[in-house]
Amino acid sequence: MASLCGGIIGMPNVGKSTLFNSLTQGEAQVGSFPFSTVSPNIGIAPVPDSRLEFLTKLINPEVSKAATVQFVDVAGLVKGAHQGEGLGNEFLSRIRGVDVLIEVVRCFKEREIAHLEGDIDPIRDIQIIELELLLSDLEIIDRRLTKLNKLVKSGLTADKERLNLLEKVKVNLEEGHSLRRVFREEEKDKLSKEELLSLKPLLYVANVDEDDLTSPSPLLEKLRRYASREGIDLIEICAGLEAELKELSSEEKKEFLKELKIEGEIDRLIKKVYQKLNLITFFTISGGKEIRAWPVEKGISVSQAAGKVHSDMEKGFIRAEVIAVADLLKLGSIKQAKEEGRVRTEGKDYLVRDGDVIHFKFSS
Ligand SMILES: Nc1nc2c(ncn2[C@@H]2O[C@H](COP(=O)(O)OP(=O)(O)OP(=O)(O)O)[C@@H](O)[C@H]2O)c(=O)[nH]1
Ligand SMILES: [Mg+2]
Repeated sequence: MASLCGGIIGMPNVGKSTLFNSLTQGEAQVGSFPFSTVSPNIGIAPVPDSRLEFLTKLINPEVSKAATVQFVDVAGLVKGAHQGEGLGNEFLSRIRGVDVLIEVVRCFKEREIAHLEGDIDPIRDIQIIELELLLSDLEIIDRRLTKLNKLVKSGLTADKERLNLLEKVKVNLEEGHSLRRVFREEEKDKLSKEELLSLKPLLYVANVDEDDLTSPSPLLEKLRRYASREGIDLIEICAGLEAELKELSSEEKKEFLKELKIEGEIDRLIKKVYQKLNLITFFTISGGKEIRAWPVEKGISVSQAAGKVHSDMEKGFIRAEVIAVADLLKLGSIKQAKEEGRVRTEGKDYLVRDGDVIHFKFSS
């Protein structure tokens, strides 16, 4: 399975690559001019998890590996992108394959750094992007509907359900309604393979001035109200400050941000993306030498989970020994947990729960 991916989008020069670098310890080019990113930057970020930290302390393994999320940073989006303005088509094709959209919205004021629209207005920027995503979807839906209608007429396909669904999408896009609100979960599931940009899970990242972090500007307050009305999560980060702290070790950085009372925003963002990707975590402990956190989609069976570790483990799956990480931490050792009957034996259809520590038994 290709790893699930968050796409960082937004207008040019709003700090997308700066944020990408903070998330992934990356080296993407950052420039004070629009369109400094042309080819996408791809990187991964470890998912912060206090349970993994506790387990690592408890077991003291040689290696401890966090779950990761992939991020892609693409070119800025401008008005008319769906017709190829700016680097529009490149941008749109790149994000069609991502699983979550992380929209960076510029709130920092720095005059030296141009904003394509002239002034700083986060809500206007959000609306420009929303319209471009919608128009791009509309073009795609129109093409698909033309094809599908021909097939239905010629009796070659009876996929009336898809036809009806796409027609409903078209009407709503034309009327500018939010597809996220209009469709029920069940319909959204059916539509997921259409890869519509305006239906992808979305969250806003306000790239704010340092002062905003402790006393929000009226501009930021307005954005907060807007996001809350729209029901979209908003995370506030000063990407510029995070970038300045790059030289510090992660401990030093934590300490510094704690003093400023603005700790952990990047971590919060990664966790939020993980949640939006519908991922949960299980842990494996190999011979006391390696502890690993594995990201899996909610609802996965334990035999499928074994396949994430190794395909042989899924093929030869016999059973799994499972303990909740909370129990293990409370009881202090697997031996103790066994004695107290907290280690369960589960068959292949058991659904993995967030925080399970799993030992797979398989025949090779
Ligand atoms: N003052 C301030 N400047 C920032 C902040 N974040 C980014 N910048 C600056 O804004 C400029 C643009 O940053 P990038 O990260 O290249 O922006 P981008 O959105 O990737 O731009 P494109 O790739 O051109 O679309 C750079 O000069 C950054 O140093 C911030 O929080 N505060
Ligand atoms: Mg960039």
